[in-house]
Amino acid sequence: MSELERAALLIVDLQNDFCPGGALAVADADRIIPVVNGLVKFFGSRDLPILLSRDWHPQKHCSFRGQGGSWPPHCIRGSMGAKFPEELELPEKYEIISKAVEQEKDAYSAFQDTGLKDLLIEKDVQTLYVCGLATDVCVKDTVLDALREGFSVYVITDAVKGVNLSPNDSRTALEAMSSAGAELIDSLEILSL
Ligand code: VGL
Ligand code: ZN
Repeated sequence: MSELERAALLIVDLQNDFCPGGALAVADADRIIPVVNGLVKFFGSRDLPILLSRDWHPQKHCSFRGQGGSWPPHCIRGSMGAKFPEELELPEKYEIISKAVEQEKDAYSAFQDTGLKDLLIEKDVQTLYVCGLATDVCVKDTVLDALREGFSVYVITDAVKGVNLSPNDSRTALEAMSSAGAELIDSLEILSL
């Protein structure tokens, strides 16, 4: 059986506000875009599902500083900052998972209140290849939830970037995902499958 059988690509929160110039910019986030484009082509050409999660907050979301939260306002639904970057080459077919849409509730994991698990089951997906932003926030929580839900997970290390409020946060997050059962993989390894 191919390692890609029942596999899907999950791109977490690759949105303008998390890229350089955005409201909650992750350093070098734009550098993963060409890598993600290559992965999109690869999964798309094999007719494997591609899913994009997006942070999709109401204007006065509880995670924003003005509301007592810890982040600057970001990814307000419908805004430029919430859009996917122009440079991201979307495939013909994909699914969007909007998360943290409720004013009074934050959600880092793409599985939280989104129906993602049922969608994956419906698409007969067993293995997730995860990339996107941010390694130490939403990628981490998404990967840990995916493992908890019983999916096999590969984290694509050259296609994620972290916020790093503390300098080692990304590394610690990758270690936590790995300890929980995720495989860390380089995109070049996938492209050679
Ligand atoms: C995220 C901070 C706040 C993320 C979302 O997508 O990693 N980070 N909201
Ligand atoms: Zn957010």
